[in-house]
Amino acid sequence: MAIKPALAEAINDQIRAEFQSAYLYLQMSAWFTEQNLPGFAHWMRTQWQEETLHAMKLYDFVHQRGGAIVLGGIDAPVGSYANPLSVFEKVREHELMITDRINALYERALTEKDLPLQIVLQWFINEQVEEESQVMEIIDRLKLIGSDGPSIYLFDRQLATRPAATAGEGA
Ligand code: OFO
Repeated sequence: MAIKPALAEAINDQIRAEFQSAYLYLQMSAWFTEQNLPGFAHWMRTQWQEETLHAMKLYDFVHQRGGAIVLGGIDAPVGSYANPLSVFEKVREHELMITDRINALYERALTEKDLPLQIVLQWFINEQVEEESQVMEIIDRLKLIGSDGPSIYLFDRQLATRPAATAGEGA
């Protein structure tokens, strides 16, 4: 069954939000590289990849359902931060906003009785639970570490081991 144009429009707006997330994390990755924290930079670059996969998952879904893709504009992200903790606090705030958006879209899919969209969004709902928990874990660790240089160095090395985003993780 073809997707209703108004729902396709709402998904297009979520595609824009996913690309906005990707853009934000790429800027954060650059900031970490410039602070000589390559592990954090790698983590953020992987997050950029993941968000791009999220956008493309919705993009493909719209086409599979006979809808049209109309890409919206994305804003320039903030480029400088006080410290790694403030970066991850911003990530948390951003992801909570994304969770609200996904939940609202899901409620709309329920109202419109669009079952395939509900199923796709259930994947995103689970993904948000996972992302929020990962980010909270990093925030807790950074609070514990404070400004202890050697601990930041070790944590940076740990974040460098994050595997690349794969179809399973992001799509
Ligand atoms: Fe940050 O997760 Fe997409 O949806």
